[in-house]
Amino acid sequence: MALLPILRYPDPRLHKKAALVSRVDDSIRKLIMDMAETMYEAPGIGLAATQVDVHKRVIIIDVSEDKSALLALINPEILERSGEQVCEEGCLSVPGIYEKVTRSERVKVRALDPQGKSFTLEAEGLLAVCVQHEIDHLEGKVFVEHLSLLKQGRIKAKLAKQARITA
Ligand code: GNR
Ligand code: NI
Repeated sequence: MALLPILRYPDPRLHKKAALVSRVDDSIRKLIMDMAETMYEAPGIGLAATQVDVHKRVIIIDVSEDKSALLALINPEILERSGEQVCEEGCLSVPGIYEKVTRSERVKVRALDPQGKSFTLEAEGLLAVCVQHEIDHLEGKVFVEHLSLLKQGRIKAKLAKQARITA
């Protein structure tokens, strides 16, 4: 296993659209293992391959308290969505920034598992938020892009200042 470096907003590579995985093979399973180690170490509750500069449609999620419920979704697709919820979101690619985002309350998702088998997942609440947040990453979208341009500008300025301090 290996810890992977996480891209930081506003890195332009976070805006690349990820490609479909054509075959679920050992290289994809290794990517999932490395992403899991990286997510748990951070720590975070989700991670998209885009964030580790791999532009393939792979996401992982674990919203459990005790890191006991790792979900890996390959080529995830939202089939149905309903309702609305507002959740304070954070992102490992936008450290220290937490902002409210409105998303669907429930989503039904189809994906491939690490064996290449199709499955569906019905999610609500935080799990549904996380699924939508991670699929956005695969489309090249970071959660701050749901906010006003004024807020996006303030966040960019704050991150640039942090980067100068830590440099
Ligand atoms: O760790 C994370 N926490 C989180 C909290 C609220 C809504 C979404 C998330 S996902 C985030 C990890 C991450 O950046 N995934 O892309
Ligand atoms: Ni994120």
